[in-house]
Amino acid sequence: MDMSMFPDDGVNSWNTVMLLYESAIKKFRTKVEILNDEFQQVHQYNPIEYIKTRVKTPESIVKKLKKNGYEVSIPSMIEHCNDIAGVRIVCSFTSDIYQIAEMIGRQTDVTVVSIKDYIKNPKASGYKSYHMLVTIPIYLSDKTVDTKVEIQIRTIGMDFWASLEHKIYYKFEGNAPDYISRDLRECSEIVSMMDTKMLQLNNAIMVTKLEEAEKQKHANGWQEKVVEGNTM
Ligand code: 0O2
Repeated sequence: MDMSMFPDDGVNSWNTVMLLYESAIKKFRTKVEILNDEFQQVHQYNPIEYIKTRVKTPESIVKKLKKNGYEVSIPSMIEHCNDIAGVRIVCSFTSDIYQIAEMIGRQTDVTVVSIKDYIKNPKASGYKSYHMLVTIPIYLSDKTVDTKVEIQIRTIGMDFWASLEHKIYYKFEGNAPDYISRDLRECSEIVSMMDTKMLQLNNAIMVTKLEEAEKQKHANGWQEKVVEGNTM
């Protein structure tokens, strides 16, 4: 984002910045919905269960800037706060996460700035999710602005865990008793086991469906031959 667009901390600059982040979310949501629809058409299932979006609140932005030792100003938040526009994509299976990430990365107007794979490398808390920081161009009347969006892609199980852990973290202001942190890490393992099992089950169902379709094809072919035989 070109910082000269926001020379001061006035209301105009704030409104323009927020318009950009809100537009980036709108644009990104549409992109992801199109990918989901196409996936449905090609593979006969929807990889995405639901999408959540949010623009970070001013209080949260200020808190994050202060926590990381940055100046509280509009240019500073644009530079240092990467998750002002946030999109959370929740999928059924872990394999969907990587497919969706790949599809997003292939879009020519999306620039992938960084990736944090907390599924392969979970956080000490037990947090698992796939994060992508991207920029997408937002076309205003007189300029185009590359705007940052943080995408979090995770399974329903990972999302359930993260929202509960988030509530507990806030309840204890980051100082949860040891046994709670330990239990949460254990729950995170249980979620991973469930995700693996669910994926295996889904794969088994797909194989059965394919086999049945194949059998049906053969049966139909046989009937056609019998009918042909009868008519001769
Ligand atoms: P909120 O309230 O969800 O917005 P960066 O964002 O890259 O500048 P950071 O914070 O190191 O810096 O990035 P990271 O680790 O990728 O985390 C970004 C977001 O991931 C967080 O945003 C949370 O939404 C989520 N997250 C990361 N770690 C955890 C965790 O241990 N538990 C839960 N429940 N969520 C986590 P915010 O701004 O911290 O919070």
